[in-house]
Amino acid sequence: MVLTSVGKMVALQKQTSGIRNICILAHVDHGKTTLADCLISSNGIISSRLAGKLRYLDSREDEQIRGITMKSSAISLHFVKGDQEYLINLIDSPGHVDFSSEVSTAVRLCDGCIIVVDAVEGVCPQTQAVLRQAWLENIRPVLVINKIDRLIVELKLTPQEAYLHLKNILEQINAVTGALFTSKVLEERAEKESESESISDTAPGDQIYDWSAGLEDTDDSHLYFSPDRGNVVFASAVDGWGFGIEHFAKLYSQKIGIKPAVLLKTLWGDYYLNTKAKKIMKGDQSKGKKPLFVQLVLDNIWSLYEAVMKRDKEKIEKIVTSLGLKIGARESRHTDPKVQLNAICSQWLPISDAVLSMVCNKLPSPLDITAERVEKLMCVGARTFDSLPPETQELKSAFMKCSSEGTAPVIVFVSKMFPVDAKALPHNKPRPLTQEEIAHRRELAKQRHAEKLAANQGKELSEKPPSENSPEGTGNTGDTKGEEQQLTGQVESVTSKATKQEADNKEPFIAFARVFSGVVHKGQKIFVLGPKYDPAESLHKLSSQCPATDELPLVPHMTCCTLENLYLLMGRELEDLEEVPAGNVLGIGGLQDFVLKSATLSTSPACPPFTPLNFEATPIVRVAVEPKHPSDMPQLVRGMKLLNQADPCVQVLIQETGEHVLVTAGEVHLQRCLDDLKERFAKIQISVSAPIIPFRETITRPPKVDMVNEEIGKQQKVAVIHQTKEDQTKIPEGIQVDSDGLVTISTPNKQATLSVKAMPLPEEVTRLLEENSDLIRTMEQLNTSLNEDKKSHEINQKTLDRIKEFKQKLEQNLQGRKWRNAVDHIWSFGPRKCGPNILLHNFEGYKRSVWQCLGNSVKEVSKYRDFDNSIVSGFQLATLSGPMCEEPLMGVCFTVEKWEINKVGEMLSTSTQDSGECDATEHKQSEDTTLTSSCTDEVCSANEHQDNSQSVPKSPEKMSKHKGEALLADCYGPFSGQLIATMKEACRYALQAKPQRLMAAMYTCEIMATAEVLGRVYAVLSKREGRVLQEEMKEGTDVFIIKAVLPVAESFGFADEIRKRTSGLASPQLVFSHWEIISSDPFWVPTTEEEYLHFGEKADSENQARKYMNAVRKRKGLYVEEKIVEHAEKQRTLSKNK
Ligand SMILES: Nc1nc2c(ncn2[C@@H]2O[C@H](COP(=O)(O)OP(=O)(O)OP(=O)(O)O)[C@@H](O)[C@H]2O)c(=O)[nH]1
Ligand SMILES: [Mg+2]
Repeated sequence: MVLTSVGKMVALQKQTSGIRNICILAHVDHGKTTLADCLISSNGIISSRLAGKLRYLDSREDEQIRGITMKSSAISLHFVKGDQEYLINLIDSPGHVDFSSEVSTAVRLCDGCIIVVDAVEGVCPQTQAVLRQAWLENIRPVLVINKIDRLIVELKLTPQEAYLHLKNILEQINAVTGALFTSKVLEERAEKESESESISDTAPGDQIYDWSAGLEDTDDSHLYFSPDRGNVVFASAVDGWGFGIEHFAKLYSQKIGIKPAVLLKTLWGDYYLNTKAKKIMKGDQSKGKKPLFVQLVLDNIWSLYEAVMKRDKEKIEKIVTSLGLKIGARESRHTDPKVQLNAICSQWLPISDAVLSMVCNKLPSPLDITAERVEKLMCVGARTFDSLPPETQELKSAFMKCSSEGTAPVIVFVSKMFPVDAKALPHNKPRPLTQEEIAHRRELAKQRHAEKLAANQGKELSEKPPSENSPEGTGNTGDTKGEEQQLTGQVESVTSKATKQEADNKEPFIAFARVFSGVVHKGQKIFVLGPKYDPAESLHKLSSQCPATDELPLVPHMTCCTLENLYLLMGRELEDLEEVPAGNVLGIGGLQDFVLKSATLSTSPACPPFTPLNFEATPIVRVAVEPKHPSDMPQLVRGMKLLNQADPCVQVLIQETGEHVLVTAGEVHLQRCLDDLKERFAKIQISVSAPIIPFRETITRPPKVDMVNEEIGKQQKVAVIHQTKEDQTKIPEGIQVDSDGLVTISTPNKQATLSVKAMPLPEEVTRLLEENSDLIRTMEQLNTSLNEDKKSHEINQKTLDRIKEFKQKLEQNLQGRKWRNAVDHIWSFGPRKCGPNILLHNFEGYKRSVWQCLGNSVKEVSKYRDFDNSIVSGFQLATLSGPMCEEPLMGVCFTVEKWEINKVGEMLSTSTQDSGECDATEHKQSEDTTLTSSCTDEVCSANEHQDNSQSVPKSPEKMSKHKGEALLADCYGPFSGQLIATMKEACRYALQAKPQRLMAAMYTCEIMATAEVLGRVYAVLSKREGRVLQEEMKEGTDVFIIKAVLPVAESFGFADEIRKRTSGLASPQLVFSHWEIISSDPFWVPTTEEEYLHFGEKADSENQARKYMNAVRKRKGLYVEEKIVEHAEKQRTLSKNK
């Protein structure tokens, strides 16, 4: 196959109906990159001998070493089928969970995907995850069942067994698709129902609920994978073969004289061939017959493998001639049977043909983009398509047309920014020299040579006598001209080096993008729309036809830039392009300063930003980094910025403490980020802290049994001293704590008193809060705009319904005496106003709640109005860092039971807050003598009109006392600040009054292991505090699948340890799952006789929670209570005895 020229690719880019944008998705190691190699070799980019070994798209060194893909990369391929030509923009994606964000960037640019499944391992966790991602992006999948050779060579299954095994895998994968589809249909149906309900108010009794009705109406047949529909290919990428059943249907229809259509329907399934009657009959197993698939397909493949593996030369030759193949002498004589197999199979059933024809037949071209997908892409967050401005809605047709006419608006989506080696850019690449250039260079070289000769001759003459005696000493005195020349030469080389270095330092970034409409040109000006851009806002200022230039009025989240370079992405290579029409994937240079990670580009200001990518992984592993040499700090900061731009998922933070922190999705991701930082972006040596493990703090109900499982209250307490000592240190003077845990505390100026109680939230409520954090944030925004009387965004009915539903669910879960009316009294969520903790108010005269946006808004006019923000802020601070080790709280409910502000407190604050108002009222006072009871007036009068005694309804002594108090209070700073601090303290003490617990982040972990290493896997799991949830055997294999949970804190090195202990036979996948309470009490000390007996006085046996807590405290530089020397006397005696 000859290499396709760039010119040909450019021509193909213009035929939109022949374009297929596809990505390859699968679980880790199922063979995506190997399959991509086979497809690439069909275009002659790599040799077919190397296909599968080279892993061409794994261009990074660490990808090659580790053997896993870490980034998604694209390549364009040319495919001819019959008289149709296709351009296939293929994106290979990583399968490792740590890089699942790269999968998100790939699926966004595609219209279809190839799902690869390992025939032995079957459906794995990431297979499900990628199917879900494809589903969420509305792209259509086809299936490749890969590594079928393993069924023959490793598992040694018979063709019949293999058929059942494959059938099983298909069932599994269809079950996953079915589940995705059903949930969506039910959701849509519920939506429709609620809409129709709101239109026609039928009596509730009339409705009959038929849950399956929606499912029956919808045609979902195209969704399922089935060989007879042509969307499944069976393959072995490593051996270079693959087929869809239509290939065999065609072949055998001639041989046995059955119509291809009939064969196509029956080749897969429970049918068998009745040779006597020349008929295909249904039902095989019951009659002990071979299914057609086994007889006509698998048997052949099996016998070929058998012949080659047994080196049966005669049989091989027979097969080769009967198939009409030509095998090169080198391959047929090769000692490795794999090479022979590859040579035969890749000719007999070339995998690239099978896969690419399936792609072209079954996957849509960019023209077939569905209205549903367009609407989804255009609506950010909870917005509906109808609420977009009309100019924006019109753009939908541009998407659907995917037109490459000059008049079509240009819409481009950038899904990630990736760094490339400056040398890889087409204009930096060495190109072949022209004849003239060669002649010119030759001339120059001749001149140089002549000069050198002349110089040498001169040198020899002048230097001869001294150089003989002292070669080093006087050697320099000689030829000055030569030296000068040398020097200038050096300077030149130094400067050229400097400029080269400069070029090296500037890490060029290329945008990974797709054109959804219009044609982009090199040098074109275009709008860059950030994720928060709102077209409605800019359409006031600009017309929708306004061209992109630099001199435009400022619109938030919109800038204008020039597309400096356009590239055709060819794996490791880039090719320059002048223009790219709609429907193609491309690289764009020059966006580095405008786009951080992803963006929407358009020539129309009416274009909305695309919905953000769906990321499946949560970044959880944190480390602090610092340069080895402190002077390298600027490079580190710059490097971290670049890293942030280059990776879709990494988070780069500078903490309040000044630490530079990287947050990554897992250990492998962390390693890659650090390597990149060291070698590419910062180019300095760095030191990395141990992983910072996040914890949460919470409280629980008092335990019913003690540490030795005795019921509490029944035993004798022998060490009450301990306990009281602890308590004393916890609660200082001036703070009252009652037996119920209600903490009462006053502000430093004694003008306000707060009573706060902490309670654990039920687990379901915490979960609900976590799941709905986006909704809570939206509520918060709505409430703020309501409070500020701003013309708020029109509240979308769907959002309101979701809020109502959320409220209802909370009410259902907060039942019982303790929680009476609690939901109505929710004042705030925290931390950051959207976290999993609740603040309630439970005192007279206050009504504000978070449900304002539902319409029952109450204008608060009570005395508390001015300060309620301070209380909420205090709560936010308290929930952001708890008392145990300054980690955020989770699942705690604080109730403000009492809030008293005495008069002076009120006055004080208003006087400091509203001093402007004071002057105004002064005037008013002089005019009319009666005073209002407003506190502002009182303060004014107290301070400035003391002599006007009849107008002040208070005695002079009282007044002066108040004044004194006011002055005293002033030294504590603004009242609102005091309230914040007091509220925070109150919350912390309220927490400490209850049994506190740490919560650990947990991974779920799936491990596949064979029976013989199962024991070792369990040993590693239990050593690391893991808990096995489930263990099941994969049907038809001896592989066990173990599902377990494992604390993140214990997970470092886990994957490595498992791999080592099992000699690589088991490898785990870790994904963050949830937070779990660590049952032990970090402050626990033995208090009862039994506990003393069991744990000893010091109780220094392992207390996991305390260990974690102290580690965090140490890291944060907080005080850690540690006994260093317990019995010092003993040491003294020892030394004396010596
Ligand atoms: N026996 C067999 N091995 C295969 C086949 N295809 C791929 N492999 C092997 O499986 C391993 C993983 O292949 P890759 O192509 O790197 O897998 P991948 O899906 O790209 O992996 P990630 O990108 O890391 O998710 C390699 O060692 C391949 O040689 C196959 O058809 N049969
Ligand atoms: Mg790969």
